[in-house]
Amino acid sequence: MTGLVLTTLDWVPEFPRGFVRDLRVRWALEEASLPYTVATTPVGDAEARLPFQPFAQVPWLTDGDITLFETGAILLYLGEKSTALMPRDSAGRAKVLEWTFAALNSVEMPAVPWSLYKWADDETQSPGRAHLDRFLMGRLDRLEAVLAKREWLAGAFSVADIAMSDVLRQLETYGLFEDRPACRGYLARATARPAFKKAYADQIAHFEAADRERAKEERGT
Ligand SMILES: N[C@@H](CCC(=O)N[C@@H](CS)C(=O)NCC(=O)O)C(=O)O
Repeated sequence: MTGLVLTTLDWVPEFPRGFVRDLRVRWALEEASLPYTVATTPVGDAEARLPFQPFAQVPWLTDGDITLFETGAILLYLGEKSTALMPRDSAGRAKVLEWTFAALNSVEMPAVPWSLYKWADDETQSPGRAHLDRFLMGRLDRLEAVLAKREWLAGAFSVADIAMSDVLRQLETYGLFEDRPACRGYLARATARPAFKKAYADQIAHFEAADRERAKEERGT
């Protein structure tokens, strides 16, 4: 396959659909109107992913001879290809870099372990858990104050907003923005973008097509 190729899992159960991180890459590609194809890697074969992603995760992006993993790296790489994703001037680029890292290193960093407790339905209280809770809520409160004053994080819409809003989407399912109207408004603006809607619909369609294939295989047709 030539051109930009996004690789994701061939199938996942219902639960993570709409949240698999290939969505960030699809979204950026759609925003920039960059043509791409989607390739798959078998969900049950972690070893097959290791040559491309050292943690055996998805997604990764191939662009000719270049293959990259980590959605943050992929978003910034794509940002270089289109001003729809990142401005060209140094000051504008610097803002996009800082907010992309903030999304992944300051907000997603506590959001992931916090969510893992939720997925495990683990409501056990412990000092560490309380600390994690305060840590994440503190980050969200600071973000709320920032978003109360701006439409997008780094001036115009950019890959930083793709990273941040995708991190926040998961947290929204736990009602964390009921008392944070600026975060809620930001998420509503981000997910109303046609490129997000297309990326989301395409991910859902990808896994639904895989369901149909699996059903056919089970029937032996
Ligand atoms: N930091 C990585 C995280 C990637 C990640 O968590 N991928 C998940 C799907 S959203 C995955 O591959 N899960 C399967 C596994 O870990 O085996 C990135 O942003 O690319």
